[in-house]
Amino acid sequence: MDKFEQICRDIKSVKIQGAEAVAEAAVKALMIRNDNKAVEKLVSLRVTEPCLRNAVEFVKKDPATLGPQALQHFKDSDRLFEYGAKKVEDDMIVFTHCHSSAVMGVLKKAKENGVKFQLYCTETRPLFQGRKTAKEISSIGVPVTMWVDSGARMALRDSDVFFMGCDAVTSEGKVINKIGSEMFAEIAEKYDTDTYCCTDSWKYDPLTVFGKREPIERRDSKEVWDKSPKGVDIMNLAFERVDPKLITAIISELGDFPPSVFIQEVRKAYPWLG
Ligand code: RUB
Repeated sequence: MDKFEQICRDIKSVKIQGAEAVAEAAVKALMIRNDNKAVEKLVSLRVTEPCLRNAVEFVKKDPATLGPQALQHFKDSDRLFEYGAKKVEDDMIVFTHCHSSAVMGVLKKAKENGVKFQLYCTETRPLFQGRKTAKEISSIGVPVTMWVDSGARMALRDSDVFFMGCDAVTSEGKVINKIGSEMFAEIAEKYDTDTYCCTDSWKYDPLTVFGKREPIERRDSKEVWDKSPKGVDIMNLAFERVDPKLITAIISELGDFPPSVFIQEVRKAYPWLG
């Protein structure tokens, strides 16, 4: 199998995981093969990933020149780590769900800044991306407690801040992230806990301005139950829309802003994103 096909397979199977890693991989694939078919294939791999689509749109006219620029953008967006780290204070319990490289960057930066905090994370069924989170953060010396997903209410009751990643932001400021995210944000609100979404701003989907409804990827039922009995339908949705009212701020390389202001800032910074 050639390298292009290998990247496509790894994106589709979630071996390459997280919206930004998926977009970076798509840019690299386009630098290997760039024709209409390649573009079509890449944008169809994960339907809830505007960052991938935006990156492909940006790069496709001239991958040799624009590909490195897109990859540089992803590096530069690490600026958000510092903005996010400012929200983490000594003795805090931070809650997170799934595995987001943006959230990981924020927590690592907070640790680097000398803040003493601990992390509560979920397992994140069915693919257990929470284990990746737990491994990564415990390996830098931050105490980590993993909760089963259904224990999140109890975990959030004791948490001081909730950080979530992001797969898409719509024109109304809705954030789309791993399924469970809105449920956890509602619980956080009940306990007066701030909810921050950490994201590269290229996850904004400009097509939602024209009434496009961001689709939610439904994944293979086998991820949940390999040989389920006949008559049992498995609803394995990967993501969930989060009401902007539940989000204290979206933290990106542009700064931290409430959802509606975030969208204005993205349009100002990247006019080609509409
Ligand atoms: C991952 C997920 C992450 C976002 C953001 O879901 O929901 O929070 O993709 O990740 P999946 P990042 O594992 O199904 O792709 O901050 O790394 O872009």
